[in-house]
Amino acid sequence: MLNDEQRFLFDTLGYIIVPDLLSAEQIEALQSTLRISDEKSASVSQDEDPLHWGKIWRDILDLPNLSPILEDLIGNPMLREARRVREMLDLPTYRLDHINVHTHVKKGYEGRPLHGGLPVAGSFKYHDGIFYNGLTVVSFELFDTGSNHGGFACIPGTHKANVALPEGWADMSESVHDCVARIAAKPGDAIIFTEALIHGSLPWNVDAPRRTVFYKFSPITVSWAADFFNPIDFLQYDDMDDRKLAVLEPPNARYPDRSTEPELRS
Ligand SMILES: O=C(O)CCC(=O)C(=O)O
Repeated sequence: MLNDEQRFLFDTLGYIIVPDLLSAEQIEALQSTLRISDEKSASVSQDEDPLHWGKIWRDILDLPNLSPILEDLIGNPMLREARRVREMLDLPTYRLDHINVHTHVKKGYEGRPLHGGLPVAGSFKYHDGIFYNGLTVVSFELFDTGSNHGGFACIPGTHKANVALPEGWADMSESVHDCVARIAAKPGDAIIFTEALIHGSLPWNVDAPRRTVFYKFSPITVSWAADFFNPIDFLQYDDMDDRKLAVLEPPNARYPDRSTEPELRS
């Protein structure tokens, strides 16, 4: 679960940083198996997606220090309760929408303009103690994005904004408006943000390239990407348990009593 501080911060700012979410071994495993050299900002085709690159890419689908946070931010409490009453397996009640892997951010990169914001790019609501987030991003930083290096930037609080971003603010290649927060993270930290937040990438001015892995999650009935994962493609891996397979299900309401495809392993 989100702790009280994280709950306050996500509601107020539209993002949180979870320090040291990944261990040094997990970072090394991601670094050494990362295959794509220049992915820019488009989604990787889900046929050739990183979930086939190695076990670590599948492990981070369901991390014990991350999944309860995602459950709180995007999960469906009614479905969880229905499953609990029926003494069913505790499967995630959110889904993986798509993955991005950024390796193109090198010295001289001019930044990616600010984008996102309601209602263009996502949804955000908090009511009666429950978060209702649309597309929600977990960015796993594999390189230190100390605040003078670049990396993730956002205008905190804009996931609740009503007014469009003023003309000329989006482009950060020449200057960055004072209200834009530079969010530094070190390898292993995760920045979790709602796509409803106005955000972008800062110019990159250091020699070493930035490497960031983005796992983007959606509510169970909603899709951002135009194509979906098929859990059946991942049955070949012994490390795929029912929870990980459930995260890869295409969008559907996941009624507690329906038959599942693939069938539960346990
Ligand atoms: O550089 C970043 O961390 C921001 C990435 C981004 O804008 C996105 O994934 O939508």
